[in-house]
Amino acid sequence: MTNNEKLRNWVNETAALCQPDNIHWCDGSQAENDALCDVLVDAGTFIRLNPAKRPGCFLAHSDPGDVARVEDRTFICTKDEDDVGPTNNWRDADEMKSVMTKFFDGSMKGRTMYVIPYSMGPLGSEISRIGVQISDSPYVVVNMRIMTRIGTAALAVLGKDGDFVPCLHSIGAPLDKGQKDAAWPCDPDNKYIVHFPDEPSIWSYGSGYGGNALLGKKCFSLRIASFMARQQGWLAEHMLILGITPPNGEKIYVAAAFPSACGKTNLAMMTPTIPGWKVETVGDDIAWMKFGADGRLYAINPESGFFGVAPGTSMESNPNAMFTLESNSIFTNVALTPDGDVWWEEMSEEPPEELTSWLGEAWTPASPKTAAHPNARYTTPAAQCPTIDADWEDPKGVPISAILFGGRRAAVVPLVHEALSWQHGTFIGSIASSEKTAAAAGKVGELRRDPMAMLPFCGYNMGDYFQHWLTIGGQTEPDKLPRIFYVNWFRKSADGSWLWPGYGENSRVLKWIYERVSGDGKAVETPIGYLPTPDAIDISGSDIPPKNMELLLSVNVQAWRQEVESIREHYRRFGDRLPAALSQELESLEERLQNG
Ligand code: TSX
Ligand code: MN
Repeated sequence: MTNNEKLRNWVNETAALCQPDNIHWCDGSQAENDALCDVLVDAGTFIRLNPAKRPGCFLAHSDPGDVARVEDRTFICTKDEDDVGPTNNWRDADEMKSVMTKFFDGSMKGRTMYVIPYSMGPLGSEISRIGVQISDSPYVVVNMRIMTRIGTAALAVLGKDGDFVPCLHSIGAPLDKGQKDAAWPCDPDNKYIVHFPDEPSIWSYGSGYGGNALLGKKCFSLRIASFMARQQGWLAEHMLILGITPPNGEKIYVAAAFPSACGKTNLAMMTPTIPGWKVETVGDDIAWMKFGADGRLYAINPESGFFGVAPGTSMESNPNAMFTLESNSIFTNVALTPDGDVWWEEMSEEPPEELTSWLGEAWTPASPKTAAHPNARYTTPAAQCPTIDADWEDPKGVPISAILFGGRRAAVVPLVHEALSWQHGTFIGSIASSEKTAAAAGKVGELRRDPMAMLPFCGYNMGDYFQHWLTIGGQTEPDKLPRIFYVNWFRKSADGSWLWPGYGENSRVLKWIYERVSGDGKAVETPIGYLPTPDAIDISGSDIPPKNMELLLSVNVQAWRQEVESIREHYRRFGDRLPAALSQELESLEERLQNG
């Protein structure tokens, strides 16, 4: 328990509303975790995996109606609709509370209400923040224990007078006396993922899956934190953080934002192909960045685990993720092998002869459905990653020297270019775009603008968010700001083949970025920004054809003039909340293309 008045009152009020049978204050201990895993096995939610293959690992299969974040059921609730802008769903805060209170009324009957105190970020770091999630899902507790720092230690940081973000979660499946529980209880027809940034607080109802239910992640660390960050002069971003060390050189850190399906986790854990270069992992999804006393931006990873997409992860695409997953991990909606291990698409070249699919059905390679759900996930401790950075839990964070934006573009956008200034960098982040892959809804190949990869995660008006980026750029000396780059690993040639090998070979691009930051990277100024000179990307020892490099580093002025029109249309969405500096950047780009 706690002597924190606000927390005690909130827990009492919530218990009165939700009417659970029991209240359990989570201490975060191994013993508590083991007991909850037993509860989950007994309930049929968890299958214990073969301890000889995956020690300490469990598999869950969700309800087929509860498999992903639900953006159309995600709301930001404020007084004024203009506060959330065109990229969010708005509801009046008071109206939403009265609707949701009816759903929460008695929603935990027959269940235990867990109180989960947690820290986003290293315990006691000045950049870290405390949340408390109330949930009726033991699955949520054991996932939160991997993804955040939960329990007694977080309560100690909170103390008597500390503040926290209350995060109320119910799966929305009360149990009558004697009623048999479902393996994955939820309310698939009544989901609400709701944010009240003015308080701030989070209310989530009906779903037990991922970002809908693990409220420290997207809800707190991005939507609520982005809102706090604007008020308090820092940045909460959808970015991986990695360290790059050259042979006999000094380490730098970079942060990178990519939309989904661009391989953020793969980049965060990559093994460089250039001899002597090292990449180390600080985080794979979220960065909180604040100015230090020296005027530089310092980043922490607010999370303590990886909640990654399993399909596509293999010893080829990401061996370090595969090593991380060897133990103490939770798998959700992957397939089960006859010997009690897990499998998902592309984990191995040849699928096993027989499996139990994520739907619990017998599966063979001849089956028409996939064995794992395309959004199947692993939850795994960051500390187990072989490439985890020595300073990943440093409370003061790591100094960021470069920020990368990117997306999946078959044409037009070069392999890498560097912004001319922070303001121009904000512009290139604001126009970040990606082509849809088969995994996403909508037409394959369709272009989607995803500013700073924050489209589903910015907790306020995106126009104001752009202005916040510009404002941050004025808060220190220009040479202390990270340099901004845009990368595109996904250029294709006319015949549809990849022009760039990607994966570990991306270290060749990171090397150029390192050299730009440290002062000796060679570049040419083009209408879109600085590009590497033809010989500036080190392709020695690779089989990358120099002819490909020419295509990868070319700027097609005609295609970019068309791009300007597409950007203009994208910008219209933000109306008069679009900062004038960004429309000026667009005009300047157009002028440079006319003269080019
Ligand atoms: O993650 C990827 N990265 C970043 C790696 C550090 N992927 C997978 C994207 C889906 C999550 C990539 N796919 C990357 C990449 O850099 N590049 C590509 C495209 C590609 C795919 C296959 C090949 C090459 C490029 N294979 C061969 O050329 C043999
Ligand atoms: Mn993400």
